[in-house]
Amino acid sequence: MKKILVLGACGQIGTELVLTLRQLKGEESVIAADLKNECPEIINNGPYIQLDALDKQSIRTYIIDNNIKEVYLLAALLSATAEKNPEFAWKLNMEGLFIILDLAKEKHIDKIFWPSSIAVFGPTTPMDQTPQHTIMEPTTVYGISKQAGERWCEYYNLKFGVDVRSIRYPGLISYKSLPGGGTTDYAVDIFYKAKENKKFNCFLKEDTALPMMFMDDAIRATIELMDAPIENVKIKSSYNLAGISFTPAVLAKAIQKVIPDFEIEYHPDFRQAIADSWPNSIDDSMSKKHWGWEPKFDLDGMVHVMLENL
Ligand code: NAD
Ligand code: AKB
Repeated sequence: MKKILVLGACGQIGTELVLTLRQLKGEESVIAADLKNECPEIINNGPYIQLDALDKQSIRTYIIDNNIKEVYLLAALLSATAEKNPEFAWKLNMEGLFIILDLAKEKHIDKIFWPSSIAVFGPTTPMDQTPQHTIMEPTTVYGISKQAGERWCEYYNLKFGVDVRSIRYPGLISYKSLPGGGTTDYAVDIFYKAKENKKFNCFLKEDTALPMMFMDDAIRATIELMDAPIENVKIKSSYNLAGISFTPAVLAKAIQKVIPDFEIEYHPDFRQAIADSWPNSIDDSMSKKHWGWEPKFDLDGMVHVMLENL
């Protein structure tokens, strides 16, 4: 049976991706791997192995010995954490990718999913409805690593025929797992604080618009892209993907429709500069055209599901 490895499985995306993949492809076919050993919902629900994405030899041996044919590589440092440790962020985000790309180049792996981000864009990028192909001059170490990763994915495809598929995720919003150190994390934390004490201190300014997406849409997009016929996957670097764009003030208003006495204050910190360098909204017409992408969640729908389930 074809086996799938999700590396970085205990994080915000991995937790939900593993659970969905196991439902779709069978529990025993989807192996979760992470440096951490503390994600019971994943560990108790199917095969799990502790693996370091930078440990080339162990990954190689595990993938070859266990007949892994598909890898979702999610281990990375996100934007805010990466700014605090740029050298390590570069190492993890790039070396981890090369280990997997090289295994595919040697034909041990058939297909790779590697996520990019809206962080590939920078202050010189057109900010509204940012096109697929545009100026990309990221100013964060995270964005630089994602942009370089995109170039390497395309290079491995062109030179060695590696089937690597990628999405430039917007900020992801989920209730099953917490975010891991990004600039868009406020849009998850706000729901916890709204439920806990109806007050939230936002680390971004009220009018900072960013592209966002509810996790269910992101997981569906990921699996739809991975299941798409190869001839439909025409962009070999990474696809723009859009869901909902909003500012903290607009999100707070949507929450107040459900919790009328919810209050928000704004105390911008170093993440404001990161957010200012990213687009307000994304044009994902290529994803729609090539592999039929269509988001399902709007702002009110997402707010409703978040507040219901937290
Ligand atoms: P996360 O920080 O929540 O999870 C990352 C996981 O990787 C963690 O469980 C961590 O323990 C694990 N990890 C870290 N170093 C590791 C190592 N050396 N070996 C094995 N595991 C290791 O991140 P996430 O939000 O789930 O993001 C996953 C991927 O998607 C990343 O590449 C990220 O850049 C990308 N992405 C995420 C978002 C988002 O909003 N969540 C948006 C755009 C792109
Ligand atoms: C972050 O804020 O770093 C991530 C991302 C948009 O890549 N959520």
